[in-house]
Amino acid sequence: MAVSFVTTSPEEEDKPKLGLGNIQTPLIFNPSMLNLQANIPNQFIWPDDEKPSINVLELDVPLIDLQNLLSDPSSTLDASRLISEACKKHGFFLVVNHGISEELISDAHEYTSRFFDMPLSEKQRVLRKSGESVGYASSFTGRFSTKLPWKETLSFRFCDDMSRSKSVQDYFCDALGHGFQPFGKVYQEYCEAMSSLSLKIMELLGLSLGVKRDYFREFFEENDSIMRLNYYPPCIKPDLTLGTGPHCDPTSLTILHQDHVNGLQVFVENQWRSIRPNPKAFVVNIGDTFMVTHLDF
Ligand SMILES: O=C(O)CCC(=O)C(=O)O
Repeated sequence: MAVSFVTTSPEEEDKPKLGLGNIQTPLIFNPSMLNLQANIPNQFIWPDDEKPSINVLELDVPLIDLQNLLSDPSSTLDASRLISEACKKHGFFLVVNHGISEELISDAHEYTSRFFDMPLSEKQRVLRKSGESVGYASSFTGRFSTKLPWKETLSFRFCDDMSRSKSVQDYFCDALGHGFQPFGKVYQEYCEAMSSLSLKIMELLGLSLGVKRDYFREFFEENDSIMRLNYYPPCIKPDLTLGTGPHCDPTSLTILHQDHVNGLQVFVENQWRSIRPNPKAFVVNIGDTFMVTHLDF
């Protein structure tokens, strides 16, 4: 399970790729039913050369300590150098001492479990509609018919400027009813925390690119983001399928919090490398926008 906050504009969201299947007979992804069968449906079985790699080496990712960072010039310089190197190599780094309480992070995971533990019919009340980037999606059964991911997601929008988007609290209450107010409250708070963390990271990215510290902070101040809860249900044949297939984030920045289960891998120099879960850290992944900028420098 993972909770990821993606700074983006809705237009940048992952669009359906062409040619990956037909949408005529969508399969229903209900893992508790599918796990009663002896095998998983073919649609979820990935080709041999794309099956999960286990026993992969760990990726060397810098750990950036944010405590007092931006007020201490020499640590700031060191951190921006480390970030610059990591961004040129693979685009991943970890941040610790980020100021987000353990309680809030644990609540975010707890409400993720509560949501995905609900019966399918309940979750489908907030079903992601074709062409939209928010809502509940169970695998991609309605969009593709092969190489389906063994996962469920719930995505919703966050924007600091309430005149451009409804609050997270209103999203939950309007879509699912007043009983979901506690979900909305936790995720509203979590998104606000992620939004301010993303602006701190923007400062570091600015420094690592040799521009003014405020340069990207100001640009992204009224950022538009998508919060995504990723849930990877147990699977009877985990070696045949993938939770999330290989992809790039076509966005600006992703801030991910992993649960204790290993699984996140990054393709670097023709090899998959893992990023071990660290409950105290957020995994930061620069999206394509910053990848291109770093490679140009
Ligand atoms: O859930 C994860 O650990 C990673 C998910 C991911 O890469 C994504 O949502 O873009």
